[in-house]
Amino acid sequence: MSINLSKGEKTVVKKSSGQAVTNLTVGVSWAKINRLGNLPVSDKGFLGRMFNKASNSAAKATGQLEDVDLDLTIATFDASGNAVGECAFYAKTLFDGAIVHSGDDRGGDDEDDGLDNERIKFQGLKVATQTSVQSAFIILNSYSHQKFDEIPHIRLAIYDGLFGLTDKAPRLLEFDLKNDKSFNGAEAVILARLDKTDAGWELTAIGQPTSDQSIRAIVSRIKSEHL
Ligand SMILES: [Ca+2]
Repeated sequence: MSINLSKGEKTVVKKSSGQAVTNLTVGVSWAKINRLGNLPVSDKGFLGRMFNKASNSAAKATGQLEDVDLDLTIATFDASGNAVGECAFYAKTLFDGAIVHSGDDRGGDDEDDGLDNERIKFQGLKVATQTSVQSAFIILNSYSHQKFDEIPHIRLAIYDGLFGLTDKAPRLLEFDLKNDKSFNGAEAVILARLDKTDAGWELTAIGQPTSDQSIRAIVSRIKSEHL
């Protein structure tokens, strides 16, 4: 059974048997924006700006659906708070495969298909024993700069085990960003952190919206505000 985690809440990620989860997968699901269906026809200036912002995406649009390029990233830090590396669309394999990204989805779903658009596999035991990583932050940002509240749905889930994009996976935790008004106007969020403990990886829900325009800016914010 999955649970919804409130901001600031900490939990050691455990299986239903009570054992600590060593391997986990983070996934995010989202959909394209239906501009023409949601905006008055007279609002062409706004439409124009939005389509310019996402020019490559807009070229692919059908005329009603606008691509949304969200990026799921795990940023890692050592015990001194130094950035050790990010697993992201531009660096899909980190630490010899200990953390692996499924690949960049630059569009989102035409409609909600219930499947994730990007996933990151996190081999907790390998990360804990073969790297200097002490904490890992789960980040989501809107590369194409649409605001989170414009996007029809955004769901983040954490699964027990290592799963490819289309694998059915047992869900441990989930966050529904769409139902949280604090994300209105934001295009980046520091979702959660994983901290290495003797009992396993402890997950803390953060849910901090930011106005940061890049992953680099978010990593800087994490260093100054969380480490
Ligand atoms: Ca993406």
